[in-house]
Amino acid sequence: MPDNNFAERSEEQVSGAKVIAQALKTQDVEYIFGIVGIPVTEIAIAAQQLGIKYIGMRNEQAACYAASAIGYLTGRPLLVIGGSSERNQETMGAFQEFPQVEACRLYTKFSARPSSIEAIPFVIEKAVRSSIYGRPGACYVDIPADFVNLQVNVNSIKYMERCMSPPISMAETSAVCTAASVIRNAKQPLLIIGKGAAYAHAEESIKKLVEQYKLPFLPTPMGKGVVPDNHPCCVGAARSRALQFADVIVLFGARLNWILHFGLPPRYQPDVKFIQVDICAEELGNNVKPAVTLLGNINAVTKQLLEELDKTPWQYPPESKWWKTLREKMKSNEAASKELASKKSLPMNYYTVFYHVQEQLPRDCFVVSEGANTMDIGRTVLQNYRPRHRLDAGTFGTMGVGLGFAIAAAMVAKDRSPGQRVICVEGDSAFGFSGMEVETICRYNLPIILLIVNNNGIYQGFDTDTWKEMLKFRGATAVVPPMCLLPNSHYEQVMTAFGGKGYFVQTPEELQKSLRQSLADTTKPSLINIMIEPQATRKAQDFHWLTRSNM
Ligand SMILES: Cc1ncc(C[n+]2csc(CCOP(=O)(O)OP(=O)(O)O)c2C)c(N)n1
Ligand SMILES: [Mg+2]
Repeated sequence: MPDNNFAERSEEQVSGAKVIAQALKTQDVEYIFGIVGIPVTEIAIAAQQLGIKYIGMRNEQAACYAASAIGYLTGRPLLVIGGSSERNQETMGAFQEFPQVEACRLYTKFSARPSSIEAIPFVIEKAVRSSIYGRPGACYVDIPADFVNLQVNVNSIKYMERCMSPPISMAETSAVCTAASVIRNAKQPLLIIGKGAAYAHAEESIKKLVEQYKLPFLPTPMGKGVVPDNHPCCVGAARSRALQFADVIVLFGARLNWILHFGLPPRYQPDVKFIQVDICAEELGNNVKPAVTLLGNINAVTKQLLEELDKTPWQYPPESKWWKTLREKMKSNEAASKELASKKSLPMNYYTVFYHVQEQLPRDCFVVSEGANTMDIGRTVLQNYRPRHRLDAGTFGTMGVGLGFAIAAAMVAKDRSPGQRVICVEGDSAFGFSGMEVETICRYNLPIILLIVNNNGIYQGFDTDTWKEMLKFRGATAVVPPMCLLPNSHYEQVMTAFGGKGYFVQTPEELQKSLRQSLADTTKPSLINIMIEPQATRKAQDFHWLTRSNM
């Protein structure tokens, strides 16, 4: 809030930049990720002066990815603030003139340009509130260039109070009763724990539900860790089997989108009963007709369910045929992965790499990942033990998110639990999308270990010899398969270029050693470039659509 003495002197002027910074501060904005240019620089400086942490990125996309991860990790907003051209040049072809407010409207929950400097605090409060109430999402605030340095009388600015935390909504009592009875009568129940459950901090109540009633559960990619992956009720290793034969599925903040095969046969029983728990009403009934819908805050609704189920003593029998089937399938799947992991042939395959990484992964670390095979296989082997500690390309499968996510996680780690590490597992192609953020990582000396799983390409590549042979033919653009990247690229040199530690590894022993050294060295970020068999793939899948994310 503005200093009272300062405010009393009516001739006192304040710049638009300072008003923006103060409005953000008042709304508890803790981090700004950005790139400055004239005149946006003034806003970043004003924010720093108020104690907001400013992280200068190398690309706006990466800055947005980082800010979105901060929103997910801290529960506070993703606000995009864009500088736009001066108002008095609008429609004249001003420098960088573009209809930004209209362009953002499609993709945000709220998109607006304040009509005056005096309106800035109001618009920022509304943007912050819209971004965190209901299903969270990004909001856009447009700042014309002439606002930034314009001076106004301090007394004309009224700051809004910090918006209240989102109100907690609960499901209808009758729906909770029905849901409890459907769960009690299930023969082959399954809980699916989604990112929404993680965002709602529902870990305690969901763990209680799992443990008290001995229910099998499956996490979605970012639902991993809400209940630890090594929990005896986790059936992640029998995912296909669990989805295919469950007769009752409770979805906690998980959408029935492509990741969950739309909830449709043949991946599910045609008569499977879905119980959807979600904060977003528009999500309920998508693709399937649910048996019960529980609209509300996932943590609150889970507590309602617990209370209802508690009324009559009941437990899903741990010796049921369903549990036996799931356990057997998990065993055989785990054995198949282990066999691949233990292969001694060089170059290494994905499973060997992840097996060794998993062995040294600190329990409390953040795991960030992107790539196709790299992300999909890594997700099955690398375990999460804490909620909100896995960030990956998820629903959109957008390559390029990894380094921004890792930077955000590292900021949270640094500020809230010093000593905690971020392990960022990148495909070689995925890394290329935001590779220059390594400089950002080094500039702020962030506790990040980057692992590049390098197969010389997108899904697959060629070895050096094949590559040379191929180039003997005609021009490269005519013959080089579109998935190929330059073989044997020394990505670790991107890290050493900025003062971090770089490793180039080709064997399990080199991988183990470099991991040990990177984890032991808390003074610098590191990058381990792990060469694998360029034609390595994932183990045979029961269903071709399991590899959908490769598209
Ligand atoms: C922004 C964006 N561009 C392109 C794609 C298409 N795509 C899917 S996965 C992928 C990269 C996969 O290669 P890599 O990261 O090396 O992982 P690998 O499968 O080789 O382990 C690409 C480019 C995408 N998902 N997102
Ligand atoms: Mg690759």
